[in-house]
Amino acid sequence: MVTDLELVADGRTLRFPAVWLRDNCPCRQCRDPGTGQKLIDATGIPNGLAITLIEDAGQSVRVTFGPGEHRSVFSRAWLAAHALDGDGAVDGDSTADGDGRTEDDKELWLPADLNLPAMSWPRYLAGGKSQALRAVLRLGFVLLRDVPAEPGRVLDVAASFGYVRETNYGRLFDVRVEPAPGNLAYTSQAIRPHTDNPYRDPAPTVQLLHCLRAAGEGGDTGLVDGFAAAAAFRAADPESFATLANTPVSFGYVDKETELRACLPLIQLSPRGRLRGIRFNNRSMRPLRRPYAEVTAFYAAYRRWAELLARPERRLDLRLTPGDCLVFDNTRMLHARTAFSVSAGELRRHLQGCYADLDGLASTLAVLSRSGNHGRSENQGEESR
Ligand code: OGA
Ligand code: NM2
Ligand code: ZN
Ligand code: ZN
Repeated sequence: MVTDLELVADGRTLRFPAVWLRDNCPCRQCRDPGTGQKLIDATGIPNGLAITLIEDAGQSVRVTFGPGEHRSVFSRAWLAAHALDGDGAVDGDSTADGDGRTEDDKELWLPADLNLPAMSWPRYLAGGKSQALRAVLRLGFVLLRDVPAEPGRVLDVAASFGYVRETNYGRLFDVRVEPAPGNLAYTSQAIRPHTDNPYRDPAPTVQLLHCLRAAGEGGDTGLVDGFAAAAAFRAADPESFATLANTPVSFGYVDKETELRACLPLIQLSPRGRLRGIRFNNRSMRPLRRPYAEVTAFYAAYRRWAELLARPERRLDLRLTPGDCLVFDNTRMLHARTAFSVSAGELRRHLQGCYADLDGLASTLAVLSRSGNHGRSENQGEESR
């Protein structure tokens, strides 16, 4: 009786605990063959489970467990592909913490070193989609050009990779000057770098902004890589960084038919302490209600963070022209605009925007990236549905 399975694959020694193997048994009693979903749950695994027999079957290994005499067959290739973290796992494998959303799976940038990820809409539709979506995941955004400058087209762009996330602003929202604005978005004022809808949990994770008409003067767009900024902040001032990562901040939005609130830190970390989300919007921050000493420490850190985010060398300046559609990660990128003119007689600046989901975007990219041999027999089911 042993408690682990040990095997050598590609010169690496891999070790798997009995309980992990039992839980991942691919047989039809443990995993529904139709859906590939698990039938087994933790309560079905006996306490003190051990391995009573290991049989070498060439490309696979047969494992018998006790108590209970359950028998499982694992392909060696599958075991090698699922090596446990830090135990023969290949560096760069998608590891336990690697959900694709932290700084570990991104390319952080400063505008000076950035190759602008841009693509025309016709090219996107004719086979360029994967490249564009990969840019959103890796760099935080893509600029699509020549999206017809017609109302509603922003919804087609969202539908090309996922589902629109409808909010209190509608399925899509018009960003233009309004006579009685309910949001500073609908004025001609400058707007500093921010993320949208911090008063929602979850906040929309993808945002689209499509330019139908540019302003005569001003109304330029700025983009800041919030993860790159946060990594620099952590290196320069770890204490302030920790203060922001650990202080819940309350955001709110109220109008006639809406009353939204969310309370989360400005810098969100993964369970392993890696950068995973930025929330930053001075317009909708509510009064901080923490003990006095915490409030003063928070403001010192918040001010430094705001200064860093406002540095011109961190801001990519773009001027959206009609037909340009930005698609960006609203959990990472901050966006801004300069003030713009609203002279009489001039055609008014008009953008249309909408929100969507980053996980859906990643799913679309994953499906597009499937190779022919993604059958369930090879991967034992779990990646196939
Ligand atoms: C906003 C906003 C962008 C723009 O109001 O939140 O980001 O270019 N507007 O007007
Ligand atoms: N708009 C443009 O999140 C915010 O409050 C920023 C969002 C109104 C949908 C503005
Ligand atoms: Zn089984
Ligand atoms: Zn915004």
